[in-house]
Order: sequence, then C-alpha cells, then structure tokens
Amino acid sequence: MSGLLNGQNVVVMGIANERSIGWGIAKSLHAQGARLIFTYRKERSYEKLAKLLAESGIEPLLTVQCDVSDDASIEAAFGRIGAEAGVVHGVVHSLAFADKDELGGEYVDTSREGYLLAQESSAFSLVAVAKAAKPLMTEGGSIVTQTYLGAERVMRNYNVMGVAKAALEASVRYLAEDLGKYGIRVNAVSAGPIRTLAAKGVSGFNDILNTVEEKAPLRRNVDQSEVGDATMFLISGLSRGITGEVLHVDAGFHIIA
Ligand code: NDP
Ligand code: N5H
Repeated sequence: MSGLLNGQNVVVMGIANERSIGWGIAKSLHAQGARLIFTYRKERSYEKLAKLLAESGIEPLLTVQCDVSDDASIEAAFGRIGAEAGVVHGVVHSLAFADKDELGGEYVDTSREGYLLAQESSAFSLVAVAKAAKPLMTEGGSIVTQTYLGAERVMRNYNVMGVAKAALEASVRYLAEDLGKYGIRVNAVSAGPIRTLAAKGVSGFNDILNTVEEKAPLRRNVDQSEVGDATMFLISGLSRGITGEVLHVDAGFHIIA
C-alpha cells in the first residue's frame, strides 16, 4: 500500500479512549502507512488502547508506558523506543493535565501548586519529550502538539490551562528554532472543542459547541478525524516547509470577532 508515511516510525502519546484526539490522529497516520508506537500513562488507558488496536487491525510497533511528569519515565520510554524502533521520524504530543479545581472560577485564584502542575504536564512535557526524541530523530522529522484557542484569548473556565497552552505554543517556536538545524520541525494544531474524556464534566461545554456552530465560518464543529488529518499533514513531508506554526483546525472560529 502506498502512503505518505510508508516506512516512517511515529510515536503517538495521549490516547485514553476511542474519543481521544490522539486516536483520531493514530487512524490518520495508519491510513498513510506509518509504523506506530504508542505511549500511555494509566493502565486503564493501556487496556482501552489495546482493545482499539485489536478492533481496528492496527498492529503497533511498540506500546510503552510514559508519564510525562516523571523524567525517569520519559527516559525509560524513549530508551525502549530507540532500542526497538531505531529511528523515529515523528512524535505526536496529545496530552495535557490540570487539576479540575483550577478549571473554573477566577484565574486570579489559581494556586501555586495548580499552576505548576498544569505547566509541567501540559507545556514542559513537550520540551522534555522533544529532548528525549531528538537523538532518535537522526533522519530529521516532525513533532506535533495539540493546543487550544484559550492560549490566545481569555476563554471562560480554561484559566490555568490557557496559560499553560500559551507556554506550549511559545515552546513550539523556541523548539522549532533549536531543532530546525537537525531537520526536525515542530508545530501545533489548535483544535476546536471536541467532546473527549478531558472535556468531561466541563460545565457549559454544550454552550461552547453551540457558539462554534453559530459563529464559525463553516457553521459546525470539528471532529477527531479532521484534527487527525491535519496532524498527519504536519507529520508528513507535505508540510516540509512549515515549522514553528500553530495551525487552527476549528471550522474557522478563531477569525471571528
Ligand atoms: P483525552 O482525555 O482523550 O486525552 C488526554 C490524555 O492526556 C490522556 O490520554 C492522558 O493519559 C494524558 N495525560 C495526562 N497527563 C499525562 C501525563 N502526566 N503523562 C502522560 N499522559 C498524560 O483528551 P483529548 O484528546 O481532548 O486531549 C488531547 C490534547 O488535545 C490535549 O493536549 C488537549 O489539551 C488538547 N485539546 C483538546 C481539545 C478538546 O476540545 N478536547 C481542544 C483543543 C486541544 P492517562 O489518562 O493515561 O493519564
Ligand atoms: C474552555 C474550555 C472549558 C474548560 C475546560 C478545560 C479543560 C481543560 C483540559 C484539561 C486537560 C482537562 C483535565 O486535565 C481534566 C482532569 O482534571 C480530570 N480528567 C481526567 O483525569 C481524565 C480521566 C484524563 C483522561 O484527563 C487528562 N487530562 O489526563 C475548554 C474546552 C472548550 C476545550 C478543551 C476541552 C480543551 C482542552 O485543552 O482539552
């Protein structure tokens, strides 16, 4: 089968279940012939992922645990990836975390602990992963992360995560400069709201979806397959001239005042 990613080893981090954006991305990468390596944190996520892979007939090159808030875990995971895959061509960072208590009320009330947890899990994790992947990306390649409009604008309740995503997007630019000389590109996809586990229990999520449907140029929301295809494009050589970019996959919502 001919695909844009034949012979390419791509690491996908952050699948919790069938709704995960990471799963949409994995399907798009698989459709283009990529060899996939998965990382997960919780055993529960591993079980869900194993079932999804079996159901969809995707055979992973490797599945390995990686908690991005733990340096030793990142080192061990990428050590195994290096040993089993040799070269890595792509990395998809599709994970974030903030304490639920920080995702409501006023940003001014953010705790030191909550701020640091969101930054460590959601922004520094990209830096740590890029550092660990770099020695394996000997043929050049592409790193793609997932962000949200709350990095650029004040969105109700997004609070500490908005500030973490702003750091994530700035990290994309600094990493793009550092890694460009090795032929490694670094970009972000800024997705519109999608109902996933991370979004679960968010009060007013329906209102957010309705606002997008009403105001976005395309008058609808986006889904995981659309974010998956855009991420696949950024992983593939079709985007070879693009780095340090934040690509909005949001039905155009971000252009509307
Ligand atoms: P999911 O809940 O499906 O995925 C979140 C993932 O983050 C889980 O797989 C979780 O793994 C992982 N994770 C959290 N903390 C850690 C950690 N310390 N180490 C390793 N993995 C961790 O949600 P989404 O698919 O929605 O989220 C994926 C990305 O997309 C996130 O960056 C999110 O901010 C972003 N995004 C989401 C939007 C949306 O509307 N859903 C919109 C724009 C961006 P585990 O459960 O195993 O801990
Ligand atoms: C403006 C909004 C609504 C406010 C929502 C904020 C969502 C923030 C995302 C973070 C990642 C959610 C989060 O960490 C939830 C955890 O505290 C609890 N959940 C979990 O532990 C589950 C089990 C695991 C799988 O979740 C994680 N993260 O590991 C933003 C929304 C319109 C769009 C959105 C939902 C953006 C985004 O960044 O995800």
